[in-house]
Amino acid sequence: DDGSTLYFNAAVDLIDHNIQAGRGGKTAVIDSRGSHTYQDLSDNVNRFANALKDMGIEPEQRIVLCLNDTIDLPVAFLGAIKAGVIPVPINTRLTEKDYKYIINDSRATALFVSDDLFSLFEGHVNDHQSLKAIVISGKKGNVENNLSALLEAESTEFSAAQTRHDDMCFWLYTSGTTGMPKGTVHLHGNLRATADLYAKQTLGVREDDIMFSAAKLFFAYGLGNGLTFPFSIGATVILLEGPPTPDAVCQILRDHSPTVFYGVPTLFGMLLASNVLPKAGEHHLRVCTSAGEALPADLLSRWQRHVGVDILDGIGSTEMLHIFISNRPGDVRPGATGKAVEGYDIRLTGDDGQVVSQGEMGALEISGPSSGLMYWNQRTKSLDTFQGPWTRAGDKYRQDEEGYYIYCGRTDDMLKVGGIYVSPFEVEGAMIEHDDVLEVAVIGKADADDLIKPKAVIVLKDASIDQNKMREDLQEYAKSKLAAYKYPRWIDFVDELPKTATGKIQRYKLRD
Ligand code: 3SK
Repeated sequence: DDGSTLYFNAAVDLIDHNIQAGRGGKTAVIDSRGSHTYQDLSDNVNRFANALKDMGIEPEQRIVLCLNDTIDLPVAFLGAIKAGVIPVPINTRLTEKDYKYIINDSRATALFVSDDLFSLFEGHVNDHQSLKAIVISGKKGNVENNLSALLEAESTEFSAAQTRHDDMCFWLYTSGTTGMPKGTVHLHGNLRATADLYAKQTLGVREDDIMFSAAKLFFAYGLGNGLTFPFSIGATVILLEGPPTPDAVCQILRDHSPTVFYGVPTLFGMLLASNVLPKAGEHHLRVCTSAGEALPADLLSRWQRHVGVDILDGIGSTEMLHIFISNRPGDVRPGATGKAVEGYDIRLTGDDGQVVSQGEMGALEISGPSSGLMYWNQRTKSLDTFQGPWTRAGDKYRQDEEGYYIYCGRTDDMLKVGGIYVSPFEVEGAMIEHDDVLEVAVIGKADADDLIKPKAVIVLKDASIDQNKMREDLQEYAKSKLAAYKYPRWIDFVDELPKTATGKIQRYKLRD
């Protein structure tokens, strides 16, 4: 028996063992509302599963979670999983258009949304035929649609759905160069695989750790950091409801004494530039991790000098659920992403599909037990990414003589901005709609910390317009049309864009 006939439910795996191990009274989560024990968490997970049943939501139906980071997100995510329902946590910083698309694409039967985000759904919730229920997290709503009120009325007993290791468990949406976001389908066994292979064996997380992730729970990186990893070993996690500004992050470092901090390079740079970052001796951190984009060696050494703690840089993907190449405690190579996490195989392939020789650059492919199954509703894109046991990441790497992987760029035009994918074509598509723009090309440009941000090169319809004012107008316009983090940080105006004889924009000339 290969185990495929045994029941396995990821929510039972992450929560119930903590109660059985006598951790019911231990703090599982600290959030803006206070401290929540493992017993509170377990009770509310069961209440949520019961609430879904009462709403008539069936196993395998999808529910969309557009929730800020509070206890409500783990409760909803794990409660749905316990009931065999498929939670789809989504980015809280998207636009109304994105949300409309995702609810349609997933055919969600219920929406759970934080009160401050509801206005982005209000105008279209009645257009979705599949939606049976809308539930508000936070202070707004009434006994019928406020999450806390609904949970209060439910039993704390629930018998888990009889799911298996390879059953569909949850989806995570990810953006691509073209088209709308794609839902990556993950299985019940995938969460445990990331906890065992990366968190326990590579990072070395411990039961006495207090963890804090600046990356939000709706990202694959944040979901592992702030939910799977702490609960898999009965540790404590701090959730930050609002944006991870340097002030908010440093206040957590001082007030709650986390021992593990999960960040991204842009934030490490902002923290170092602030004057509030605790120095060595003024915090309880023992290790930090970085992902989302390659960590420049200079940022790492400035962090080590100021904070006195290593950052373990690594790379993961939404499709692989978490990190599969990483530096290790005591083995940090500045400027390198590290070595393969044990349990994952890595290969680099050339344009001919063959594995390249040692030292040569190739497209990164990963094989391992946390790989997603496919993109929902996207056969062609699924076939391109999930190739048998190998999953294509879209990044170019080379391996040095000692086996460390070095990041060499993307295989497509995607930009990673603050750890989040941005399609230059999407930004161009929004900016070309501005009345004064004739042509636009968006490229990546390195900032002072050597981290990539979007830059727009624009041909105006009327070259005599005041360019400084136009620059500001266009940046505000981009923020109003797109998720705000996608706006171009720099705008250059030119008389014409470099093009091939067939009219294709020569982006490499703009990058130079
Ligand atoms: O961006 C990454 O490196 C990453 C890491 C962990 C999980 C997901 C992602 C995209």
